[in-house]
Amino acid sequence: MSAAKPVSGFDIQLPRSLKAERRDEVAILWLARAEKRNAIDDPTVFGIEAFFTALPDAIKAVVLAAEGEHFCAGLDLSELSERDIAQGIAHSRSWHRVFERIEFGKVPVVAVLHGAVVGGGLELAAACHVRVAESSAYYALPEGSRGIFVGGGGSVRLPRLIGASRMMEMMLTGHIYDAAEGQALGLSHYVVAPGAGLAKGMELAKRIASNAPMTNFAATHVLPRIAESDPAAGYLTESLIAAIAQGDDEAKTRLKAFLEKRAPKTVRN
Ligand code: 1HE
Repeated sequence: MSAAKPVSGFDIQLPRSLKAERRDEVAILWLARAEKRNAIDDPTVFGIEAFFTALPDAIKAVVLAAEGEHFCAGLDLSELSERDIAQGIAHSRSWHRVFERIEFGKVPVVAVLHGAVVGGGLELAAACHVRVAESSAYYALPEGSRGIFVGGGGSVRLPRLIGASRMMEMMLTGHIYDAAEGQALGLSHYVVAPGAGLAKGMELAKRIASNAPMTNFAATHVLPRIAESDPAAGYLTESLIAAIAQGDDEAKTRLKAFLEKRAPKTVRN
């Protein structure tokens, strides 16, 4: 059983299956249950909720990474057989609540993936905003072979990334996609060499942390809503958030810096 433990730099207690650390404006949350391939049990999912709920204001971006050979083997299947239908609904709804804390939380989240990213592990990755995959990463939805269905928001988030048809095929056939295929499909934004994921994730998180907070808010909270609105409401919402962002002092300062040639240009490295 995972006992709660205090975490330095954060006003929270986490289960033993999670570790957190701060690196300036970036927090790293580690899945730390490698002996069970980071399978997500109840203490872990509620620990993820506690972490994202209590994130200090000084943190501007989060990296979600995992210890061991695999990012996450999904739902802890040992807990499943104990639940009746009502408990199953409540359990799935609790995952929805927690993963919404990630998707619509205070700051953008970069997931660093390697090894198995399967079932609920893929659902967790899909709730993050940017995904970096090491070349060892692979993606699957083994729910079909286990006689269950996704319950962590996967049927909403994964079709946005790869389409309902591809998700259906993954569930029906157990198709495993490797890191390169996953990137081509849109499951990850980057593929990097084995062991290089954290450095890339940190580089991206630092860059995200340096953005104007209002732009990060608009990108993570407003853009997804616009994308699912009817076009007329979408255009209107876009105008409103664009005006709010550019009216912010931060935008004025940054625009002035560019016009006075004090800001970096948008060039290829
Ligand atoms: C687990 C879990 C788990 C490992 N729940 N205990 N997910 C799956 O169907 C994937 C199930 N896991 C696997 O296929 C394999 O474990 C892996 C390919 C990820 C890794 O293989 P391997 O050989 O490195 O490890 P292992 O020997 O299979 O597992 C090591 C231990 O972790 C072992 O426990 P032990 O006490 O015998 O040492 C495993 O039982 C345990 N373990 N995965 C519980 N998932 C919100 S709905 C979401 C629905 C889903 O996520 S369905 C997909 C579930």
